[in-house]
Amino acid sequence: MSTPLPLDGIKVIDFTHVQAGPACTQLLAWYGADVLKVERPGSGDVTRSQLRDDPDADALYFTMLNSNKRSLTLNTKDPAGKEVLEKLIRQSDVLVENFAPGALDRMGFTWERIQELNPKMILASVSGFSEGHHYEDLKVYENVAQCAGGAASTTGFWDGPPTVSAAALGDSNTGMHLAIGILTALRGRDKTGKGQKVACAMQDAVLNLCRVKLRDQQRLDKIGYLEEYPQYPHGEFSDVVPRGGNAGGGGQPGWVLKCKSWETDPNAYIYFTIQGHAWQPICRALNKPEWIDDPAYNTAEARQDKIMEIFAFIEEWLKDKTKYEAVDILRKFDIPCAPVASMKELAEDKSLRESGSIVEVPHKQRGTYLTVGSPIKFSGFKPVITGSPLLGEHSDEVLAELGYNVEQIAAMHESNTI
Ligand code: CAO
Repeated sequence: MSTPLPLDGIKVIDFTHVQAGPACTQLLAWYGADVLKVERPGSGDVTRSQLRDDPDADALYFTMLNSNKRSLTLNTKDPAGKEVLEKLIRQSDVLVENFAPGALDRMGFTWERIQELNPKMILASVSGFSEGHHYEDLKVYENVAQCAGGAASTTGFWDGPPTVSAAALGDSNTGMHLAIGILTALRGRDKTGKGQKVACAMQDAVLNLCRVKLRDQQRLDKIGYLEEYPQYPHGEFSDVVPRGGNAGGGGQPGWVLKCKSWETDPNAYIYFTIQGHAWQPICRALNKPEWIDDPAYNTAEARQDKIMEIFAFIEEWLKDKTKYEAVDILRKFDIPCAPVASMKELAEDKSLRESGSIVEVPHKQRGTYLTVGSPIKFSGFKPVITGSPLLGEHSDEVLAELGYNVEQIAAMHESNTI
């Protein structure tokens, strides 16, 4: 018998779409929850057909966010569909949704109604802004949230516009926050026997990751400058946290530095960190022993006004080394650094394949596809990633589990309820 997974037995109605909600429920599915994706008949989650690379297969946008789930098509605005959803709510532990504000209420599934159906139910929602916020009615996508949550104003270079990150700080990050909320509510339910509503706003999830910038705003308000930003000491500060380019942002100055072939390879760079107590090894690695005891260089304060000159010197040292050669030298000196990895390099990285952080999984239309595996590793089990379901692949199976007979299921197909 195989070892039970930690979330075995937890039933999740996955009424989510696009990225924020699906990322959350996928995580729960990896760890054992029975996640049932409920989708609109005919079209399903919009990501099934967005950015398709193969006209006859679900898009990678969908497959990479919906692994380990089952799919039920259901028109939840139709009375028969509502009845099915009610039955599911009675039998499930968690309902996750990320529709536009009010959509679930308009469908007739208010929090009060859900509690009537199942007082143990946990209703988990993603929204753009939190309840009561002056923008609470807005529909929100990834970059909107990055702008609203403080990431865009603090990302990029000081002489360029606010910049969004490629990392899904608004979408997947909110999903990860929501998953923590769901697990917390499940633990709470173990103690009280009651479910509860769990909500995570994308703006708040972005802001939670931008907390050091809120720290910086308060420091700026008080002393008027931020010594770890490239603007210090030669540039100007206004009254808002500036964009700091590739600065380290903490107590350890760092920068993205050019390596051999940067002229032709857009990712021939490393990130180099000048960790305060690693100054001696850095000097030895760079063959610059005279800097070790030079008072103009041997403290972080002394280095600050010439930090860009130091980085320029390191770039000179790097110019005949590939990013991999450079890191292989620097790692021996215990210097925190890494090559700037392209997506192609990550996709082919043997270590990531071995650890299960990138996995190739089977799919009925695609043969196989590459996806991201669990970034969390456990000593008691290794999450097994399976392919995403086809649209409505499990509709008949789920309805039979709910007690519908073959004729009733056929009638629901006929009327496009499923
Ligand atoms: N059966 C019947 N109706 C269904 C259904 C189903 N299975 N699934 C969804 N619907 C209906 C909804 O009830 C809604 O109907 P009403 O507008 O009549 O109430 C309708 O489909 C559209 O839902 P929506 O407004 O959520 O979808 P949209 O494409 O217009 O907006 C999005 C998408 C993401 C902007 C919006 O859902 C949103 O702001 N969500 C909250 C924030 C969020 O999660 N954003 C992240 C998305 S990831 O980038």
